Amino acid sequence: MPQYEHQMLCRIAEQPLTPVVDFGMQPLGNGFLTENEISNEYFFRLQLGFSEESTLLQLLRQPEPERMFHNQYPFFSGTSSVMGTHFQTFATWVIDSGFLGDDPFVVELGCNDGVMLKHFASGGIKHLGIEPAENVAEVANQNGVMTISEFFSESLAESVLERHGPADAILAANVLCHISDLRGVIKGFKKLLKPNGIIAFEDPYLGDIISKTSFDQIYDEHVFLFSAHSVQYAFSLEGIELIDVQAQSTHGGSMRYILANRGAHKISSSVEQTLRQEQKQGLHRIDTFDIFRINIEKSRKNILAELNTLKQRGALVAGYGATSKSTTILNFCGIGPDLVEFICDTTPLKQGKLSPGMHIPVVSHEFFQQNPPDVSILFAWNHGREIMSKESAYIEAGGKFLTHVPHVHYV
Ligand code: DWN
Repeated sequence: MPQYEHQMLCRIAEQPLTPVVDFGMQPLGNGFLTENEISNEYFFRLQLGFSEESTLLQLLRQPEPERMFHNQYPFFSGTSSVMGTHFQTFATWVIDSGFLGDDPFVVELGCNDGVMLKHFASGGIKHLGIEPAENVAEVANQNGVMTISEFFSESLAESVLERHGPADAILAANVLCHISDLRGVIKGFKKLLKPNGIIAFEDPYLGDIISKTSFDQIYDEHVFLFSAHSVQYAFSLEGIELIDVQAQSTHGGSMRYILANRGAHKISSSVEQTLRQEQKQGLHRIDTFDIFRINIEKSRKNILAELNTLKQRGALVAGYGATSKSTTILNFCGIGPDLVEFICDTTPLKQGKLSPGMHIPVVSHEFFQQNPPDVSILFAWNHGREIMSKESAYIEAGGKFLTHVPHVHYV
């Protein structure tokens, strides 16, 4: 068991956390930087702890939000067409769910570039996006989505309530797992939500992360790795109950959690089924994370073994997708430009920069096409299907994709 210098408390149960995995010193997952910024690069110790009281797996420490989400934040949801379709389906589900009242008001936390709210906007539904990264919020506003650039908190919930009234639905996708003050967020939800309104949020699912050893989902921004057990516990403290859970294939396996004020709506049988399945998988037990730690070590060993073999053979190896997730893989395994020559990514804000910590150059997709590597590490493995179909010419010409999920293999 790794040792830690202080005992940290669960952000929900306020009981001591038991340390379970230590990734060592890590940079920011999205901390892409220029040559000149290297001397000031920020690192922190990435460690996971588990609370047996709340069953919430969480980072022991998270950098301040302003360090992670700012006016140069480089992630835009709209870069994946599959994610675009997913958010359209999510929006349609909310609109057709029967949970919205007449003339509804829909709020989304971390609405990014407006990829989901634009479907409410185009339907003339009153909405508000709350997006802390200013540059991203600006794109959402340009996309016709009414967005404010703020961090959500209990006090922001009060001011939204005062200005716009209570919400029929509060939505979030890949957002709640980023916010350290989850208790404050839930208190804000309680204030802002109509008595019979719903909260619907989705995040990468702990059950998938454990079963696929997708340890790269663990980085500065992901302070929580949720399960139905931990979500149920956290929201119950404010009288909010889990009424439905819906598994999603996005981000390598996510869960959508639907919640409402206690007693407001019927509870779906899927909640009980999922809780039972989680008990079988041991998501509520600390010893599960001993096995997880061993599997992460195996994965690191196998990734490095394959990359060293490729280097000995003189193969050109590159990364595909400068994901936040790749930051954990590269820094935890100690993979630098000697093993991975460049990483291609379609995001202009990442191109021309260096990857956080290991300083591998990030290049455009055009560069990738002009310099096709023998092997591409699929850092954006969660978009594997979309990428495979886009890259059929590369594959036909002999290019190969390597992934570590659920074990190291060629796709
Ligand atoms: O939770 C989070 C998720 C939703 O998004 C954030 N903390 C940050 C970010 O995480 P990520 O960077 O690991 O997400 P993605 O969606 O796996 O990132 C994909 C990256 O790959 C983007 O930089 C865009 C790029 N990409 C590409 O170059 N070509 C993506 C696709 C689909 C492509 O074809």
